[in-house]
Amino acid sequence: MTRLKTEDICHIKASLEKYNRDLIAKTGATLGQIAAYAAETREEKVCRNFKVAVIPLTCGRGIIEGFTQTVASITGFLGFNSFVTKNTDAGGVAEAVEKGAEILMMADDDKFVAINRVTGRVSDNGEATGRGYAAALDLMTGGLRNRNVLILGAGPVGKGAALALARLGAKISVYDVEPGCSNRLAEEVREKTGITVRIEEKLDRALLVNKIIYDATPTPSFIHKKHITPDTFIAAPGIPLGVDGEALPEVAGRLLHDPLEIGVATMIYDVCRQA
Ligand code: 2YC
Repeated sequence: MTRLKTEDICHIKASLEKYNRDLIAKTGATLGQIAAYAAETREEKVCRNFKVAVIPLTCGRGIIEGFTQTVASITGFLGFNSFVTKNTDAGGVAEAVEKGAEILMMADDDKFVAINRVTGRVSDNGEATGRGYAAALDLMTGGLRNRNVLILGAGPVGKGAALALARLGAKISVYDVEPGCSNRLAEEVREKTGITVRIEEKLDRALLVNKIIYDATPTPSFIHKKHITPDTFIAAPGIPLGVDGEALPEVAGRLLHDPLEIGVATMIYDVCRQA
């Protein structure tokens, strides 16, 4: 799992309005509508009366300056009454409950979760990001049913993506630098959805053949201009961006990439949607 840096996220709060307009231009949907689609609900069925507390955790490699504030700014942008607790760790959890927050969000080095302590619903950032970007890609391409999609990276985000893309009817191939990971992802998708995932073993060939690419890897700059055509669409939740500087202008209008927004939006809609 890639650990964010302050410089990856410090711009987010100030540019949420612009980012939302960018999403509408690319997908026809706002951040909230994408999250609602990913959470299999509708905007009007999401309960915004829930109060959201984001709790800084000092364990492991410790606090990322700006992380909890950025998460709270995203849920605030979506209309939820949100705050960052003054206390960290257990004290922060206690403060959140004392201040009447129904939704607790917190991240250590391994897991970033949203918990609805009223309904018991829980959402994991890796899986939610995978599903959120699959929903956005479905909207951006005009529908993925029977379309070939190449997933790069068989980690938590890639797996969340594969399960969501299978449900959307896509024909999925997967490439991972560790073939064992690809096999495990394919096995899990077959068990849960009955869909067969093709395993790609040659990255360059896979990138040249596939027009719809889902980059869930932490590898920078491995997608080059020669891989991009006017029909190429890329969903890139992976940090840092896999598309290199020369390829970026060729696909910018058909590329989805953000360090937190779509994942956090999907998490909060997951745990606040009404039954
Ligand atoms: O500031 C804090 O509370 C830190 N404990 C937060 C650590 C987050 C570590 N995880 C990540 O940087 C990324 C996030 C996008 C979520 C998953 N990995």
